[in-house]
Amino acid sequence: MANISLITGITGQDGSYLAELLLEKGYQVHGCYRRTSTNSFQRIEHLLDQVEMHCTDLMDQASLERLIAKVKPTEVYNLAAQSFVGSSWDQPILTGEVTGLGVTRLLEAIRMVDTSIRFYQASSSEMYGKVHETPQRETTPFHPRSPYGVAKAYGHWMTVNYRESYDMFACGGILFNHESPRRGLEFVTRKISDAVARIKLGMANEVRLGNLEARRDWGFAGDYVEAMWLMLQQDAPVDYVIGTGETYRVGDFVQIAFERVGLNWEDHVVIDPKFYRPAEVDLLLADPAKAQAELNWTPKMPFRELVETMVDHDLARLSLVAKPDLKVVRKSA
Ligand code: NAP
Ligand code: G4F
Repeated sequence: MANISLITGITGQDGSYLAELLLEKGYQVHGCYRRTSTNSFQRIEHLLDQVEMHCTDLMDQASLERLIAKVKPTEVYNLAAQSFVGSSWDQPILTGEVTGLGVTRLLEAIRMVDTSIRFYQASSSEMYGKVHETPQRETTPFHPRSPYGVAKAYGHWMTVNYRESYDMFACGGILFNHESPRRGLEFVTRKISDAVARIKLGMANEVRLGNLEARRDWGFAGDYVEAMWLMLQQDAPVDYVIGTGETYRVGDFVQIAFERVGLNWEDHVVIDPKFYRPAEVDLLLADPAKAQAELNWTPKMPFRELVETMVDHDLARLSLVAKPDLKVVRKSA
């Protein structure tokens, strides 16, 4: 019997890479999207003839239950969330509803329909927040620093709780930052790669950023979705830290990105207090030893290559906008 997967958040960065991976592995792939006034399928347009899409929302318990009963998935990947940390201070209630309680709604739907379904929760290194130790591992205590981090910590513990209460195969992947050319434009890496390309092409002259000293453990999203899948193939449900084991400043990302196009970052970056956060996560650094040992998972794309790939992609994309006569049918990045 074919494996049947259901991905919430399939229209997002990770959802699109995970859908590709599961299709390659021969899965039947079902994806959830929420109704919006404008289409949000850009990242999965190339997959739409292979994926079955269902309109639902993590806010709507009944629709989740109906969907699980109809699709009868063997694996559920919960990637849907209000995922932007910055917005979580503007919309703390919504973030709690979707990113936190949404996890419980989905777990409940699974519990009501079939407790043998395997469940992956997209947990986050943002739960470590004001870090209690470095590097961060599975046993490091959580100290979230944003409404988003608090909501993720709640969702993570509910996943653990359903595993312990109902013997469900439910696990949380504690993923550190992962990026790609499909990253949303509001996140700092993509904001930088997009701005660098615009500046190089003469479409802009500056980029306004906040804290350049914050450090993150950045990897490539395409590598990280493989870890999600691996977690659901194990004999027992276990939580894992997924990251590279290297940390860089936002300023390092900026410098490499500008170097890639032969420009000096100091000539174009403006520090704008508007982009500072009420409470910052200063340093994230993963210890992915357990995932390496037990899942045999290692990240493949090094940091510099990630930055350069993102800049190159935005340069190519925006060059087509600047010179529309050169527009060609392009494979999705
Ligand atoms: P993303 O690109 O922002 O995708 C989020 C997805 O959630 C989108 O498909 C979005 O749909 C959907 N969504 C938002 N609100 C929803 C709702 N109320 N009901 C149903 N769907 C909803 O995020 P990502 O980078 O792919 O991350 C995937 C997951 O991993 C998220 O849960 C994120 O918090 C978590 N995570 C990410 C990272 C990272 O570095 N990327 C690290 C750790 C954890 P629309 O397309 O309609 O907006
Ligand atoms: O790119 P960011 O917005 O990502 P952040 O806050 O680390 O969250 C991402 O990673 C989490 C995993 O740790 C995920 F759970 C979460 O869903 C998301 O994917 O910001 C990174 C850093 C921050 O320290 C921020 O203060 O960049 C700093 N920064 C400096 N200037 C900026 C900017 N961030 C943004 N978004 N925009 C700026 O102009």
